[in-house]
Amino acid sequence: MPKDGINGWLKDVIEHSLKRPKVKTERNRRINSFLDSIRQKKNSGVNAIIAEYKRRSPSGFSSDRELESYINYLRRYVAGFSILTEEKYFNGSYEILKRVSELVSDLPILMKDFVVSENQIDSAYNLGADGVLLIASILKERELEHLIDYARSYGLEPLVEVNNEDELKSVLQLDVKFMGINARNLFNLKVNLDTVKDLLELVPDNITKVAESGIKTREDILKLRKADAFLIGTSLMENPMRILELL
Ligand code: 137
Repeated sequence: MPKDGINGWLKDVIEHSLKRPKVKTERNRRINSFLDSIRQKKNSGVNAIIAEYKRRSPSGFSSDRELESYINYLRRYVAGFSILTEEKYFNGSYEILKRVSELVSDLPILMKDFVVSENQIDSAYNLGADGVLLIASILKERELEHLIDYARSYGLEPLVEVNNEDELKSVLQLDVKFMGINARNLFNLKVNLDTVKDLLELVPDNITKVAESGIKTREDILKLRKADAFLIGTSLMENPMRILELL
């Protein structure tokens, strides 16, 4: 079971996640490595951006942007995609992830969800995802460690997300290669890029670091330049052409 003492919408999300049936379709797609794709973008001198497709969020975001044109426009520029699959609060679905995995064969795709069970990782693999998000603030350390190993047993490198120094320090005790630092606190939904900037200083160079949430401008990217990649949702959903200023 996930961490104790989680209440409100997050508790509801976790309960819903635990009940989600496993997708059994067979994967028909090779695995694309996020770490390689990010390295390639950096080596070619452009910012590695992971573009997110999300339709709604608990902070009040809402968009009805059409999926295929969004993906087809951004695929020329990005290091990968992040696809929200949580249903209740983000209006995401496994179907959306499946469609993206059919559209895009040469870029990595992250299943962005509140993963608390092996079933969800089975589904991510079967649907064609190349990575899964594992959130330190909702998982007990033992569970996190287990789900990291479980994702790797499929060849998927998990993106392990932290939001504060305590989480960061405890995650650094584990064998983590791909770390997300989220500017948005999941409990109060406040976004703080300065915290991300400070936390980035504490992560060793051999870990690939992704700055997540609240990134809108080139200045934001410059501020967070210790990150290897930048995960951007709202700003690109509002206007995908903003990618041109962010690369
Ligand atoms: P953005 O660029 O939209 O600020 O952030 C992109 C990404 O980090 C974010 O969409 C997360 O995948 C999930 N978002 C939210 C949330 C998680 C928990 C609570 C609220 C939200 O408002 O997006």
